[in-house]
Amino acid sequence: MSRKAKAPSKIAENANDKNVFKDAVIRHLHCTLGTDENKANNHAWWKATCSAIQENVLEGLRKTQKTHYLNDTRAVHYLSAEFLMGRLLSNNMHNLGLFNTAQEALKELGVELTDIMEEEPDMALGNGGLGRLAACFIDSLATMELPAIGYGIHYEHGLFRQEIKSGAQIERPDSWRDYGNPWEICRPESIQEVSLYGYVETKYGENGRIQKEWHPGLTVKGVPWDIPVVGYQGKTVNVLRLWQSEASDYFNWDVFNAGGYVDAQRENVHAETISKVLYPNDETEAGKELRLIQQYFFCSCSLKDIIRRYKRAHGDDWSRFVEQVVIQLNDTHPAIAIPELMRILVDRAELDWEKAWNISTQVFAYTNHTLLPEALEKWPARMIEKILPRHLEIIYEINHRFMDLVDKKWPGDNEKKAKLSIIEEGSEKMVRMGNLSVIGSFAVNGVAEIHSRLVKQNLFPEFEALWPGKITNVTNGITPRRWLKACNPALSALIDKKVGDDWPLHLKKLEGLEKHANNKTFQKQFMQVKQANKQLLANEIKQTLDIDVDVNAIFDVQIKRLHEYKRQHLNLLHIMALYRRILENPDYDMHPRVFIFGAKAAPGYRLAKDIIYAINMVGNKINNDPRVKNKIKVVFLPNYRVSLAEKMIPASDVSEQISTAGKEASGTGNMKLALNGALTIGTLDGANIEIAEEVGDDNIFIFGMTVEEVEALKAKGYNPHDYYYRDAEIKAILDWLETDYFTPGKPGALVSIKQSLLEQGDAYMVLADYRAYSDAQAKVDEAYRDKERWAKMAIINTAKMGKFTSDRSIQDYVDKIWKLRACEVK
Ligand code: Z2T
Repeated sequence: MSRKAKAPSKIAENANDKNVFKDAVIRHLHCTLGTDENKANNHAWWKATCSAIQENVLEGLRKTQKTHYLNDTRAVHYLSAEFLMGRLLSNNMHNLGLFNTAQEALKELGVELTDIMEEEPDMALGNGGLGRLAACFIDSLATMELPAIGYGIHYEHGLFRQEIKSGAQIERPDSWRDYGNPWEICRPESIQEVSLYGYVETKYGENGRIQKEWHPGLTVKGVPWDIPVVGYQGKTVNVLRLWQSEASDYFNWDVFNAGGYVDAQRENVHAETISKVLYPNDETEAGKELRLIQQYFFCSCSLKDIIRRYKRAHGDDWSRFVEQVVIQLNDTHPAIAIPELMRILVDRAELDWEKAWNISTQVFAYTNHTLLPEALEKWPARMIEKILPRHLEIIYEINHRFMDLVDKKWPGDNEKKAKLSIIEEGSEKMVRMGNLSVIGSFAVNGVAEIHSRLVKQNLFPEFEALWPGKITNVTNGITPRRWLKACNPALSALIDKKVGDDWPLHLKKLEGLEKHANNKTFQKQFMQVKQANKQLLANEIKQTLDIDVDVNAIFDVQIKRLHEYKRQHLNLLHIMALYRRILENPDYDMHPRVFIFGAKAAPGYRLAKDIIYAINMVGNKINNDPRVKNKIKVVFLPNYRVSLAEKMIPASDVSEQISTAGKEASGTGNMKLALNGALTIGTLDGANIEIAEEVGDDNIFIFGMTVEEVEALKAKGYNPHDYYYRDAEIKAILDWLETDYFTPGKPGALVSIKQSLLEQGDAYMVLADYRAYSDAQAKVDEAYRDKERWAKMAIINTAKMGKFTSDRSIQDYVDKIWKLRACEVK
């Protein structure tokens, strides 16, 4: 994109659209890619098309930045270690209203748009729900014309690519930018410097003021790459700014002069490693030094960028900072930004502590995404001291002052202090990033009603008592542009005809479908769309796995990271039970079903990998057993990712949302599937509860223990053996896992699953919920056989998903937390 002389082709709504677009694509084939229309392969066509679209994107970007600057707007700064963007071409075309134009233009050039879209690698800079939520949120922010910027890390390698070899997961590196990314723009003019290691010098200033000076051991560069984020209808174009680490130009003098540090430096992280790779753990803290450095690196770059922009408008006057800036922390991953801002204000801007703290605590807000103890970040104080010595001092100072406050509220109550303290005492002192985040923020939120209640009651009850009202709820949402309009064009066209075409902006309009839910013709049309989408997925399954599936079967889908709390093994046990029932009774009556899975396991999570292996081995046996007569198929689609989700979700009949109650903070796949007309079989957990409220109890299959029942059973003492001995089917299935039936010649290859459910205590109460799940599945089977009933239920699910647009989530953040105003871009 280096042609400056020629003005970018403006694509207006006139009859020439198509020809203008054709010219732009050809021009990029020639001038950007150095090829021509005879030589170009699909990859070149894809890139040229992206560049043609990008011309329009960049025009919107220039206008937006100018407008925001001239209006000196307050903006939200969304700090997240993950942004799971997926592919951008389809989304950008839809949001600019250029999809049909591009499709027709390319057709005349002899190119099929949907083919070249497959050339785009996913931008997989995230693990799962948390990263995808950030991506949906920046889409909504731009759509709603809110001044916003996303800040994150420009990982060289995103989440690993998953291959399945002999049933087991293999991780391969992801290289999303290997052949160049047509969307990103490098901004060397906005490079930032970040310091690490070294020591702190205490100085006494003229007026007796103690001054701290950090002498870093290493300085690295942060190079910003900007990805434009196009709002629906293309008016506001915000940016996602991702920082890449590089060696600094500056000679690291202090390291050299400090003698001993030169040797110590050997163990330290090199500049280029910092942004090399995304940590693949979704909900377990690895506790690795490099991870902390990644977090600090992008927070420091982002804060300096925010302050540079503020100073350009307001100079050294800090008094308006809190009016202009709000910073949302996506979980505790960016919590180190709190002491970093304090350091900048106190050590650099020389504000006194109270003033600096006053500013900081009006700027930050924190979103909690999990209650799982293994996911709550804690860093050894010693590690922070080594990497960020000044920040550890600041954390201690924050804590000291906070403990004084706690003592005023509960004098002498050391138990309260121990719970509220940022520092966890013990053989090794630990810094609790959750506590730091609550103390340093003006608002804290959970991501679904039940989750927020549990954050208040179980995770942070002392903070709730100290600061009632500080913890609130903002239920998650998803962007209907990507998760219906772009991924399900057939259903979108049908919906347009019934309720008009502005539902992507006003998702509640889908309620207009409800009055057609009993209409036989509409039911037929709705289910025909579903059938067609199932056929497309069936083709995909045939192509990748060479498995034949019948589109008349129920497509039952569980897609999410593999984790014990999400209970993919509950699904698997039930599949084994159905298989066993068929073997015992060849006439066992069930509607044919295809159980489809997509899941990546964290590479170090043994049992999660064992469950993937078990799904594949059990599936292999069932799929090739003629006695099953194709009543069951098990399909594990490898390398689950955003672009695969976009193919699976429109083709799903049943959505598996079967986490142990209280463990899934919200879930967002549940919303995407229901929006596309899948019926949920699920527990009363996370956003399932709110989905059930919307669709009504008749249009969802709820089963299993409630949070209260889980807690009661735990309190009374849960013994999985009770269920093993009392339920013959459970016993038979678990014992089956110990044989070599599914792993010929390898007895015991699946035994770890049985062990986790019996000897190791079944932490997620799979066995306790098994019978209820099996009964609910029988109800699903029965409901599907009644075609009209099912169609009606599916239509109502789509009709009632309006609440779950991420536009509503963002409006909630705006009203409750950010206090932002939209800024129209003309
Ligand atoms: C993640 O995807 C989620 C929570 C995490 O806690 C970490 C990751 Cl990578 C630290 C998920 C929740 O599990 C899910 O329930 C929720 O819908 C999603 O975040 C977005 O809030």
